[in-house]
Amino acid sequence: MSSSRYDYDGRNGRHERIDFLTSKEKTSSKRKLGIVIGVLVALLVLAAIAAFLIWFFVFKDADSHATLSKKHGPSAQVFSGHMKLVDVPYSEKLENTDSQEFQQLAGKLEALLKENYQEDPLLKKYYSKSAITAFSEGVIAYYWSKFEVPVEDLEVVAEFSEELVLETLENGISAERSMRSENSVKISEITASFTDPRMARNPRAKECFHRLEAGTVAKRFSSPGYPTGYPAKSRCQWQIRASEGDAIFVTFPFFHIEDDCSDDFVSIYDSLSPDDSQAITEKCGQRPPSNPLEVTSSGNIMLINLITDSEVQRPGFDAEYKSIPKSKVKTCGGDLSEKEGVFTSPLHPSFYPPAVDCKWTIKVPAGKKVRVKFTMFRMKEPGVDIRVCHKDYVEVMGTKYCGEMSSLDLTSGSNVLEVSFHSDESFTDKGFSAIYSAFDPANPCPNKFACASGICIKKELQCDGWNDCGDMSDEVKCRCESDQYACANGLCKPKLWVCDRVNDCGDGSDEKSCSCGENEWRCGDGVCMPQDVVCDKKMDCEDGSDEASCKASPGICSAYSFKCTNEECVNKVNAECDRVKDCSDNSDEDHCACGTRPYKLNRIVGGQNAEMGEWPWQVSLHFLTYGHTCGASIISEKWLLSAAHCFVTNSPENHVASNWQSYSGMQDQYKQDGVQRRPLRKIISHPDYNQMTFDYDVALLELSEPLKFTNTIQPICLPASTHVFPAGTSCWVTGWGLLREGGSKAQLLQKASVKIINDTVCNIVTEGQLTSRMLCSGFLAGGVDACQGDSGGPLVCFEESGKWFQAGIVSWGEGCARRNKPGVYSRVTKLIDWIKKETGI
Ligand code: 4AZ
Repeated sequence: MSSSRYDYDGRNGRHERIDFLTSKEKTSSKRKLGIVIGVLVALLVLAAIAAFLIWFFVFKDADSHATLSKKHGPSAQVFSGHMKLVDVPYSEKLENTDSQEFQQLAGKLEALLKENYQEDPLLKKYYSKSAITAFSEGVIAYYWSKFEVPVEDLEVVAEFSEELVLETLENGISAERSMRSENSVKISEITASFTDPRMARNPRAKECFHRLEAGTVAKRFSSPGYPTGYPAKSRCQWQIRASEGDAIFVTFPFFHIEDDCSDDFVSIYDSLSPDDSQAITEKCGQRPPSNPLEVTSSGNIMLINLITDSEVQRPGFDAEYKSIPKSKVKTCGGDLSEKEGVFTSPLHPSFYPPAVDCKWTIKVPAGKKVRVKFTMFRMKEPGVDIRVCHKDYVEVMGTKYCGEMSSLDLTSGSNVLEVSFHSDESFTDKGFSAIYSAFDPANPCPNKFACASGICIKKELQCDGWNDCGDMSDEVKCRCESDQYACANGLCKPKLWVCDRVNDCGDGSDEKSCSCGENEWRCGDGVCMPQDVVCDKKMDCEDGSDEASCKASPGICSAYSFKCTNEECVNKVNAECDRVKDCSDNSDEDHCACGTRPYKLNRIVGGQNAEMGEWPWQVSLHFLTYGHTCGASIISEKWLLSAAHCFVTNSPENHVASNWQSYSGMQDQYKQDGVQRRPLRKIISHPDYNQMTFDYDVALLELSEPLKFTNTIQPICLPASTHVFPAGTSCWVTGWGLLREGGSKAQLLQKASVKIINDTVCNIVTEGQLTSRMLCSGFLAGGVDACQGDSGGPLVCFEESGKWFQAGIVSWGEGCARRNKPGVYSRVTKLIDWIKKETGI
């Protein structure tokens, strides 16, 4: 097609020219040349104009997006806000940007803004344009104003502040008010704050703009392209309105935006302007369905924006919106006079609404006092110093609390306690949930130890070396036992913890006199060696720490070097999967799609419930009809890692693969959502597994069908044989095992943070039963441990490079969580060669 049109036009043009030339035969060649040049110049000018127009309308905008995609980019400064109009009757027609009413009033206000900016030399110089984007009852007008600052003037940007814009506008509107002219619009109030230029839309642009009307019945909306993926460079807006007297509630049952909020994000406003001072929240990343984003407006309007860049597109979001009576949002607080009870921030666990104040007055019988325990507390806001809490806060007895706290326990001085909650206009969060109870000040903790803060802890926890009260009051005034070390600060710690490279006393005194002589090297287990043992290619320290980081001998291979596939050696601690290319063939970074948790989050004995997707490599193994029996970890689509003692028992049935089912992606033993069930095809127990000593307690399980990796099903990284997990490192053990020794199995997956214990100490406390295929992890003080049913499950540690590695497999221990009886794990680094040989991974 295109070639035939070219032929036709070309022939025509040539004919015309030839005709023209033949009719003017006598015309001089100079003149001919002049005409040709003239035509060429004209064509060039036309081409230049066309190129300029294309650049202006297509690329200039794209360029500015490129720079503006950094928030508050340097070349364009956008401010947005709202103004309250005086004596302007509200009409629904004002909600339609195409109506004459909208355009007339918007035109007047845009002109007014422009006029005001002329009053300040800086604003006048850089002013580009303003737009009224919406009206709501009141009458409130929402606007943005854009200023273009040339790159060479960037230095003045510092003077370009919200204050300058606001002051100029306020002066302008008060001058206007005093003019009393018939035609002008009076403004009683105006706000202005910095706005991401990508959210400043042309009010009449229809692309990816949605006006939604919220009613009592929930309706849905989703991001463009959901669930396949949102388009690159999306600039989407949803304006939601409800009837006057109602507020708007929006929940996101599915939410998956790119992880980095500076690339893609969703921002939600308690306004129809993307005005930072009225932002409810800004979110990106992925949220599990068990922790959906749920927000509420304070009034009958809400604005939601989706901004994306040109790279990495995710599925987006699915949302549900409805109106709720404002009274439900604003009513909170009250008198609490039961013996005990629960109270929460408004709408908890959804985000509390902006601009709410509540006060609870807790009154218990005279002579008693009040104890309040915040079981969940999250009031985080950008730019807030949690020592001051100048924005949203909870106030109890004159102290303001904000930020995020894992526990907060407070006690009153009398039988009355007031708890106040305040949320300002911007940024909200999940708030809090609290339990209150009455207690007798004469006996605040019946059969328990009373901490100075008033909370009660188990008696055994007093003077055990652990700060269980949180304020250390359970660890002061202790007389150290013979097996305890007296710290300089008066605390008592188990003697075994001295010189283990962990500051257990808190003041460093347990690690102070452990330094070796001047020309000595201190091994990880505290033993002193002559300095020249370091990097002599011989393992002198028991833990190999003298050979672990020998960068000075590049390429030289020792037992502690990471071996690349091409036989090169890397002398660097934990070189594998650390996102740094160390081997010239990059083999240290091969097979590294592991050890990450797509769901970012925001018993085991002494543990806590795990969140959904928090331990995506955890597997539950069910035996015949007995339900959960052992744990395992995912190491590839087809292979699980577990403990041999789960399968090599006196009952031969345990070794039959078809008697076992594996459940991946599970959190609750009674829920199957997102769970992948796979029967086992093959069980390979380590040939050297010793039923008496539990040495080589490792088994590989082949699945009958590969797993499909999802947000909640992911493999763990396996360490190289040279990987070091130093003593003192905090790692995590997970499982559905017994909640306490002799207790019952957990329904919800449990997690517990445990510390790697040095081998010398471990060998002492296990009375010499430790082999080099074992490691200890837990606390000598007891209280936190794996237990029966956790066996086969993983002990995982987070590496600074950002990945989780499996250090151990739950194997054995004397009881569970007993003092000086930590959990014993199979040491994966010593078993990795066998694992690789058997599975080929
Ligand atoms: C068990 O019986 C078991 N405290 C596993 C771990 C521990 C104790 C017992 C560690 O499978």
